Amino acid sequence: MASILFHTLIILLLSLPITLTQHHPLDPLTPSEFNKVRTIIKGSTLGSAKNLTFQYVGLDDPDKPTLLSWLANHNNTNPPPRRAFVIARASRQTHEIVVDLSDGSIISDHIYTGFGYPLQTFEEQIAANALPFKYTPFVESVKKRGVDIDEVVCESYSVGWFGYEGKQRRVTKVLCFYRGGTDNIYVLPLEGITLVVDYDEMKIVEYSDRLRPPVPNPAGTDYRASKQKPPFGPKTKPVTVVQPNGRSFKINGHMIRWANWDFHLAFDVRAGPVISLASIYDSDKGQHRRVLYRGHVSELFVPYMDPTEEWYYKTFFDAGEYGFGLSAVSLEPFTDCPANAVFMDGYYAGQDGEPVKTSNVFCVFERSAGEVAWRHTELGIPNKVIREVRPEVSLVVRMVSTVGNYDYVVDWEFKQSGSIKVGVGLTGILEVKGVPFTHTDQITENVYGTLLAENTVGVHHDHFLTYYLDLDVDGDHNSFVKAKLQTERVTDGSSPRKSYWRVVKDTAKTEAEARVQLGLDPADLLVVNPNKKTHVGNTVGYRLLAGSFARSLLSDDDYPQIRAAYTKYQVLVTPYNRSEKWAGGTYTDQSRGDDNLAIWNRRNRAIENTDIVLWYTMGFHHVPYQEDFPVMPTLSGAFELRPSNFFERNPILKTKPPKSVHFPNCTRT
Ligand SMILES: *[C@@H]1O[C@H](CO)[C@@H](O)[C@H](O)[C@H]1NC(C)=O
Ligand SMILES: *[C@@H]1O[C@H](CO)[C@@H](O)[C@H](O)[C@H]1NC(C)=O
Ligand SMILES: *[C@@H]1O[C@H](CO)[C@@H](O)[C@H](O)[C@H]1NC(C)=O
Ligand SMILES: [Cu+2]
Repeated sequence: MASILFHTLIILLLSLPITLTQHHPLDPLTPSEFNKVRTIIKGSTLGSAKNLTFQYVGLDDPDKPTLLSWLANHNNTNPPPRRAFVIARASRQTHEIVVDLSDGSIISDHIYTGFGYPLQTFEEQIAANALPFKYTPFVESVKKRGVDIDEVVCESYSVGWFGYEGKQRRVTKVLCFYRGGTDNIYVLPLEGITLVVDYDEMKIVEYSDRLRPPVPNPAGTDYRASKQKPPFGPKTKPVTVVQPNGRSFKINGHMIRWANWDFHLAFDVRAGPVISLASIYDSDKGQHRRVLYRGHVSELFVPYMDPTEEWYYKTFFDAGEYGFGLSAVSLEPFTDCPANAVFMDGYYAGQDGEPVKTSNVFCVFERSAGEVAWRHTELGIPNKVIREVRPEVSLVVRMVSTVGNYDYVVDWEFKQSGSIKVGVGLTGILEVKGVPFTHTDQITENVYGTLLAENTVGVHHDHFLTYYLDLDVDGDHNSFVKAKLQTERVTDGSSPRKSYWRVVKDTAKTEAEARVQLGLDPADLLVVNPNKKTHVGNTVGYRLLAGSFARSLLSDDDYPQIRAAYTKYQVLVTPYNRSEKWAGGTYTDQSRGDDNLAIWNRRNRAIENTDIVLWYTMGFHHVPYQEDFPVMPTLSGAFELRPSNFFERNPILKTKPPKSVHFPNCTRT
């Protein structure tokens, strides 16, 4: 009797947390779920395989129709089964494993035999980076450069693919740097030394020391405030944001609710922030209307423009090779995010499958930065002045990913006007090349960049951030419309004018018709719901306001370009397909361009009045300038998804402006 009671109690206790903390089906895996995945896989036949490593562990998100129908009948049905997707390496093979978290079973374990490799783990990079120090030729090379080996650190660089046809080993290149008392390692390269490490063997398989330009002088390369010496620049007085009545947003698990917006925020080790189920409350209709089913960074392609032996392979895919989320750093209150921010942690699986926490991986804050949401002063009425101003307040979700030398500040900003503004700030340290030159006068050969300091060239490169944007504008049946602005001639003498422009709308029927190269031909690019109209008959939609864009200038037959062929277009549209998420392909490291967004898009599928995904590639051509050295001031880019005949009128017409905050007569300086 007693023992049965005792058992019942235990069962109750065990089941309590599950019933109390009901997951949203899109919530990222929890630490205990990561542990569960690890235990299940280690307990399977894979557990006894040689060198089992976890390269990717994340939520296997439920199929969209399943999730949508669950959402529609919220309380009546069980949530879709919770599953994890795992990419593991074992005995030199890549396994794709789906684990059912409710019954602890392995649903599938498939060996991937195609080209390309999964994300690199931190642990294997660290192990590779340690190898040179026990390798005599390297120690000798360092000595020859007159550098103290205790002051040297090494970093791993993905090798890309350059036309080799056979099976390529899973390798990384390792390059080394001098700390030089300033710790600005990336501007102090030991140029010319390249090691190749086989990840499976975890040993050095190639070594070269070809050139020996001097290691740049560390003087002036330190960027730490504590190390700066006078003369100092001007100092400004403190600035902060205060919210005397508290914040206006609520975070419930991973659901965030603010003003008219509602969305789910998850962390993924490959993508970083994943925004899902963003919907906006329409006060005219008295309901939430769907806008974005899922949005995240899909890939970040960074090719360098130096074809020489030491540099040609530097054509990185930061999300697919290094993990944009894996590279995320803990945000610091008051500096990375304003005083009114709240922070969220993220978890991923380490190489051994155990959960690793990145604390403060996201911050969420209301931005009130002195912008105007709308205004008007009416001076046209005699003896009367009407003035109405609505200061802009928006909600920002931020993550910072530091992929080696570069820091990317990624923002998702939700505006009460219905806009979603997606911003990125590029900062951090340039990737520089050591050269023998100390003045531009000495340079007689192509150095593929800008001489930034003595012996230091900042190499030309690009950044292409490709966003996955599964818009569901007021439902999931959408179309892509190009509203082209075309010059019309007036030829019948009916007007003193000879020309004007008008809008010619084109609904893309197939993927090919939706490919866009942005340039000087003006067009509004819209995702519309052809089944929904406003009262006056316009089709409801959202339009893409492209901000920073660039087209890859590499030739189409260049290997990095084959791998990132989708960067020839800034906008692509595909029909929704759950397995097409990663623009660079699932296996991006050493990929060969046989599985990526460009390939899927070539199928030229129908995309009219169906569930579609918009892919936008934000781009920057980066010619370095001296001001980018020794640390680069933030270079910002953004694009916006803006309601376009979605609402009946300005949705913030009836939004009451927040009360002004008056500071007491403050004497602090
Ligand atoms: C589900 O139940 C909760 C609480 O019982 C209620 O507030 C909510 O409106 C319900 N949702 C739906 C879609 O029925
Ligand atoms: C396991 O890893 C070690 C080095 O860490 C390596 O020497 C060995 O070859 C690997 N075995 C297999 C089957 O990959
Ligand atoms: C979904 O995408 C995958 C990968 O591109 C492809 O193999 C599959 O055929 C697609 N499914 C459909 C229904 O198009
Ligand atoms: Cu750059």
